[in-house]
Amino acid sequence: MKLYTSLTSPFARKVRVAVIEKRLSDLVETIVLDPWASPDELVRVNPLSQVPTLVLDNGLPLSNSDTIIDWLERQYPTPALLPDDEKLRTQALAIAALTQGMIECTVDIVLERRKTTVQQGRAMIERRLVTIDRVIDTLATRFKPDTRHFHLDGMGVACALAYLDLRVPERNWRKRSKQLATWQTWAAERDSMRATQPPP
Ligand SMILES: N[C@@H](CCC(=O)N[C@@H](CS)C(=O)NCC(=O)O)C(=O)O
Repeated sequence: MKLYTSLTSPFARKVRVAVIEKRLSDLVETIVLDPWASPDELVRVNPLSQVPTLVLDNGLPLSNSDTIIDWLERQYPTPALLPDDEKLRTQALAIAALTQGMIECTVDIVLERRKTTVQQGRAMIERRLVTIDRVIDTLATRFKPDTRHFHLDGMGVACALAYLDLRVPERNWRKRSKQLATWQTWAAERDSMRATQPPP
């Protein structure tokens, strides 16, 4: 398999973490590129020119982080990235969906800030920041940190919080939840998170 990625994309990081947690690194060739430059190699397989894109051994390109992780989970069920119990499984997916939304909000802020001051949508940036605050507060109560495993909910939370540290550090999400901050310190030490840390 070939995984197209960048070194900073939080969406791609989720997939890279899943690959490592599932111990599939030997099966996956990683190709690092800049999706924003629309490189031919990426556009040929994914017209969206987005990372992550996973090209399967049969040549089928899969885009969208959650679609790729869902495929990995079905194709390589062990070690599982979701609990067996149906209720816990659904809860984990609900948290993972919230974290995907939080990553999208953060990316929106990054894209707005790249515009000139005149073109920037200040109201939109503020709206996204307030949404992120709300998601953090919700995670602080709904996400049940568990250091016995690192399932999709935890992976999503860890990647989303790390991306806030990278792009919106001044918001200081840690001041909103000491419990999340403590858990994030544990998550950041996992081999999969250390190996996928964005460059400084
Ligand atoms: N919903 C997609 C979003 C992927 C995405 O937006 N990736 C960004 C990098 S953070 C990208 O490749 N952007 C380039 C572009 O949209 O042109 C996912 O979850 O994988």
